[in-house]
Amino acid sequence: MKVRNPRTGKEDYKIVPLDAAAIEKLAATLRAKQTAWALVDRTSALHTLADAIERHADAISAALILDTGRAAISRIEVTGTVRLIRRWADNAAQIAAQHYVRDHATSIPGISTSTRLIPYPLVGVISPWNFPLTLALIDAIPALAAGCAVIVKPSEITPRFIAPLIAAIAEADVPLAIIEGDGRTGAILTYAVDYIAFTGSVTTGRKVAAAAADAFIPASLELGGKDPMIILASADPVKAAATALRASVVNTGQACQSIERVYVAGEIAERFLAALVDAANAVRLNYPDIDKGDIGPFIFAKQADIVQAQIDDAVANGATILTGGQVETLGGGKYLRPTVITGVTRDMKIMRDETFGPVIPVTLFDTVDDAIALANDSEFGLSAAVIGNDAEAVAVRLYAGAVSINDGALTSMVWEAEKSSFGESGLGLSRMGDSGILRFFRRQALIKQSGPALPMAAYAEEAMG
Ligand code: TXE
Repeated sequence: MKVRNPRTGKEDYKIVPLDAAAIEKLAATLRAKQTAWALVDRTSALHTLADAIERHADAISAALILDTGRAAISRIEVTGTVRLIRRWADNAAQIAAQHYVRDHATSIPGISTSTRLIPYPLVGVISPWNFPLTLALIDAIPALAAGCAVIVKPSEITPRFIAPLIAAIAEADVPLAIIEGDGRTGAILTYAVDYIAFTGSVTTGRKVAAAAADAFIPASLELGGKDPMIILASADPVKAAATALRASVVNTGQACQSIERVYVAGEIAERFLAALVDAANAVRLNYPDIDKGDIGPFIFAKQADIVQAQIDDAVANGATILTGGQVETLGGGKYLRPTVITGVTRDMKIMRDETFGPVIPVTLFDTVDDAIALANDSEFGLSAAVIGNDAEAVAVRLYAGAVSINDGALTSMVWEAEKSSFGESGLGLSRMGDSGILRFFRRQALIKQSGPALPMAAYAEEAMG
């Protein structure tokens, strides 16, 4: 399979998707290794993996830079992943120990229980192109820490980081494999594992969920979003504009937790919009010099077409573009300057479908109840944000798994708080918080009778007479 370079538009790389026989063989090898892996203390092996990725940081980030067309965030992905591995290395055993219950008394005298945590033997991970390294390992690491073996199949759109990552993993003794492949490879993988962790679009997530049901395995699905930000009348319009911009356009808006709808109180709308347009106009493309600028090209060429179509549909239906609005092809890459749109209505594609680009549609509201109804009017429910005094009173009424209060898109920085996905934004146990590792265990209850076992007579008709 040929792979397009997001900065040049040229197909300058290729991958060879792993076939079913190779996947079966790999799965068998990893399952054999997993038996011992589940019994050892995994802390030092995980720190060794973190050390190895640190040693290979330059090669991995260089590949990520080619995969994504942006540099600083690629380097942040590597350092963030090393931190993620060390955090799980240091916390996993203690979290599991908290849930490993021994000799717990029950309501029946003489009977006590113990709960054992048994890791799924082989976990499959299927990940998308927007944060290739982060999303390839964000589920894989806690699964490894739980004692599972793991096979990761990153997106065929951003596969260059796989080779240098494999080189780093080879220096650590962990049952973790990264394979090249596309949707078909992902579909085969789902049938070769005991648990599937998927990150990607709703469309594909539904297919993975159906395959997991057919394969009779659990699935964690982290899907798309259409995150709203409510800006209350009590908010500082200039600061709120800066926050809304950053939460919407970082990584060129290609983040599931990006703000994709803004609702602003009518009283401060004019000052907010003026500040937002100024801030948007100050954002620089990292073209022609990748080391200078704020946002890069679209990583996935088709996404640029999706975004342009949504913008054009909005304008055709009466919306107004205050700045941006036109995808530019520069040096072969597809870029879009931050785009602010007003006069949008709830039925426009730009307000219903995930955009996954640097576009900020702004709607004015009168009352807080109106704002909440508008924000909740979506098939998605990934995360949200509220800015202003008593933002928390509004946040608790939003239909979303995580709500940033007086900031935006904090779920990309905070791992501690468990969050579910509402609506079509996902399914399964939270990847954040302790659930991030606990979901990879089955529970075994040992039920111990230390008194006399009950006789037949206990159930005879006369017994209850
Ligand atoms: O997803 P796709 P993309 C979402 C984001 C956007 C999407 C973009 O909102 O919607 O991801 O990523 C494999 N069986 N999130 O376009 O097409 C495919 O090879 C098994 C949400 O890559 O869904 C790739 O590896 N696998 C997230 C992966 O699925 C299949 C944060 C994803 O592909 C398959 C980031 C099949 N039938 C992005 N078809 C969050 N919520 O945290 C394709 N694949």
